[in-house]
Amino acid sequence: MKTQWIDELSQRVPLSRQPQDLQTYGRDWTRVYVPRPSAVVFPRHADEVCEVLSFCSEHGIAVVPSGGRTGLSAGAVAAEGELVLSLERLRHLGEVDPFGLTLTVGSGITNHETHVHAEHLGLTWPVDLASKGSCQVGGNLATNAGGIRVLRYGHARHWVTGLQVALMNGTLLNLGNAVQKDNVGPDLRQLMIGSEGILGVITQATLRLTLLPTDRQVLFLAVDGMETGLELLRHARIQGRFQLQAFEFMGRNCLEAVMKVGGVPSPFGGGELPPAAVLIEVEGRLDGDLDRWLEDVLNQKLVRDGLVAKSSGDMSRLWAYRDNITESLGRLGLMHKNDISVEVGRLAEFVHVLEKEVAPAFPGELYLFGHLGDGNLHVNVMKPSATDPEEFWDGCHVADMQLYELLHKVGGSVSAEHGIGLLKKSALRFSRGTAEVAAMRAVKKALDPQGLLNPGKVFDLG
Ligand code: 2HG
Ligand code: ZN
Repeated sequence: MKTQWIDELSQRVPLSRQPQDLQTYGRDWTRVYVPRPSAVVFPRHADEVCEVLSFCSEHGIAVVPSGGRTGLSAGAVAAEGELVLSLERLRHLGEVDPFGLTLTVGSGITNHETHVHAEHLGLTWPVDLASKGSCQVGGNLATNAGGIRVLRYGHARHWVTGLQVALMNGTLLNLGNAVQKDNVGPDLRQLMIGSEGILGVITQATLRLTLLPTDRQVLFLAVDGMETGLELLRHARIQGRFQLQAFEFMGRNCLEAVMKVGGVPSPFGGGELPPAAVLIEVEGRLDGDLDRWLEDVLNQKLVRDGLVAKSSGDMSRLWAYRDNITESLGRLGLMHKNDISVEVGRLAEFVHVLEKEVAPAFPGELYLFGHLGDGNLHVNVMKPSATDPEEFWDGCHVADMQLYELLHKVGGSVSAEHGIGLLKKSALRFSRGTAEVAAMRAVKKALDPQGLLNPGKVFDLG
């Protein structure tokens, strides 16, 4: 009886029950939950997605939509016997429209593939993530991804003109297309973006492109900590006569982790590592402006040491110190993650209180890094090798409450860019009021009355 529906569904859509597939597709990069899906389906086009959803509605089967599985909030975890709906075979890659600068893609196209596809025309989809090689456009939009260029371009939701979405009842909605100006009532497309797969399944998107910066420069600077990092940002914003593309921060232990795992030397040569480093990318031809700025901040002792990339190889090498942090930490130990943000100008004050009052409550060492330029900090905690994992998670959840209280006090966010998923449900109330969550539940109930689509993510239906 239990597998009858699986056999029936497998007659209609490619489906796997191989143990390896169940393990792989039943989870994302979150390492907290054990994947236990009943099966994985691989629809080949939007009509098959609709067919799966209407079949599941009819049979009361819970479904977890799944993209590149690089999420860090367990938004794509199937731990309760759900059916995983992989979108990876929706691989339509359209032509770039050279008039409107748009590109229509299936949700299974990776973030990096959109970049490569538009690059020869000097264009890009400016959503850029450290996981770009694996994460997919559908997931980028379902989570309203942030990433390293938010301070320049904003979140993913700004870079979409059209969306095709399958609802749980099997209906396919075409929400806008490549038309730029289309102001007709409530915008369901924006409602779907960032809804973490609980309202509908994104099958296709029309992306808005922009010009690739013609020139770029990358600097890697050693600083004393968040306070000087922030001072440097202020200096870059006001005195620097350049457009920032990225302004990233990492504490010394993050840099050490990347060096250790990658077997790479310190970017700053021999001697002691600095307490922290910032990686700055700026765009445009600068005719000496950047050198003058760097000289200025060195003279003012805001920077201890600085490197300017001289070639694109140098740029990639310097970016690797930033891009490899998550993977390196994950290889060194079990990590508890928080993805928080505060008003950028209050970041130093926030980190000061965090380190003094909240850090001691966590049962492991804190690793701080993130997108300083937009106020987004990734607070990672490493499990000490001697600590039992259950004890570690429990301790982290208790300490999290102090972190969220502090965020609530300063008007920050408990999830800057990773979303809520399963992992951060207890944090939701610190950033969203009761009435707001009730309105979200009402929308969910209207679109998925049986609560079958990505159940348990973001909030419980109650
Ligand atoms: C990043 O900025 C990602 O690299 C991952 O958002 C952050 O691992 C993390 O906590
Ligand atoms: Zn990030």
